Amino acid sequence: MPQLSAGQYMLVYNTFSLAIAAMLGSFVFFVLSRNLVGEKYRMSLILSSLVVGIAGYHYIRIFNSWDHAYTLMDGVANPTGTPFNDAYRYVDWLLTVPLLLAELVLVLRLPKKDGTPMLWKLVIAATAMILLGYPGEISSDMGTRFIWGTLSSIPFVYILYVLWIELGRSLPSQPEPVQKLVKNIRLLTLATWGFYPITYCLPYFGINPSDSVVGIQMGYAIADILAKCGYGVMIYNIAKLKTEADNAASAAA
Ligand code: RET
Repeated sequence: MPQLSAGQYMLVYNTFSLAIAAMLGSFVFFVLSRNLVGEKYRMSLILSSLVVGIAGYHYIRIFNSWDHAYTLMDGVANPTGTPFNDAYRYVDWLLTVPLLLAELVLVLRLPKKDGTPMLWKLVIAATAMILLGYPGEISSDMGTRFIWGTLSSIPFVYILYVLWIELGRSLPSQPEPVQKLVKNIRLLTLATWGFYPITYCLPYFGINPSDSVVGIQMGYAIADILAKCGYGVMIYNIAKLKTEADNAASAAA
């Protein structure tokens, strides 16, 4: 771990603290709002609660690991020799990314013959993406980082293909307002998920190692807040709109 200024150290420290607050706050929101949507959509909200609950726990561990990795003295943060543990983040993704994908596929309530294979493809690709990214993340060798990063990008591109092309085919069968939300959530997915590989590439942008460490930790934490809490709120909106559309249809019948 490189030496950091006190300001850099605190910036990451406070971002992790914000992430814990966002995850725990979202957990309460998703648990309470479960009863505001139709029964068919509750599983998506349960999955949202699980995602932010798991992430809240991991951010507490990440925060403590950061705390133990540095000591602040005379305006400088010196590495203590205890390594910062990146595994918490990757294990978190391993658990939460498949859950996020399941949320999306479930809330759409696609016919089983389309939804189940699509979910399997997405989950397998997401697992491969994360497993392939980890050896690069923990390597201090730029060449190794590059190779694993490139390998990890292959399943990433495949996920985008499935979300754009295959999910696109299911859109016409969805109610009009839901179509718009699904398009938005796809864009949010691209915008937030796209943030992760860009953050991973920070060490290649010619910035010094301390800025790189700070940028990577802040980038991942902010992306996590958007991809888990923001995404969960969007899923909640879809579930609510679909509940209203179902109620209107049954009232008309
Ligand atoms: C890595 C390695 C470099 C190449 C790529 C990556 C992609 C990571 C992504 C992570 C998404 C995480 C989410 C977490 C939310 O819970 C592994 C950084 C493509 C897309 C959505």
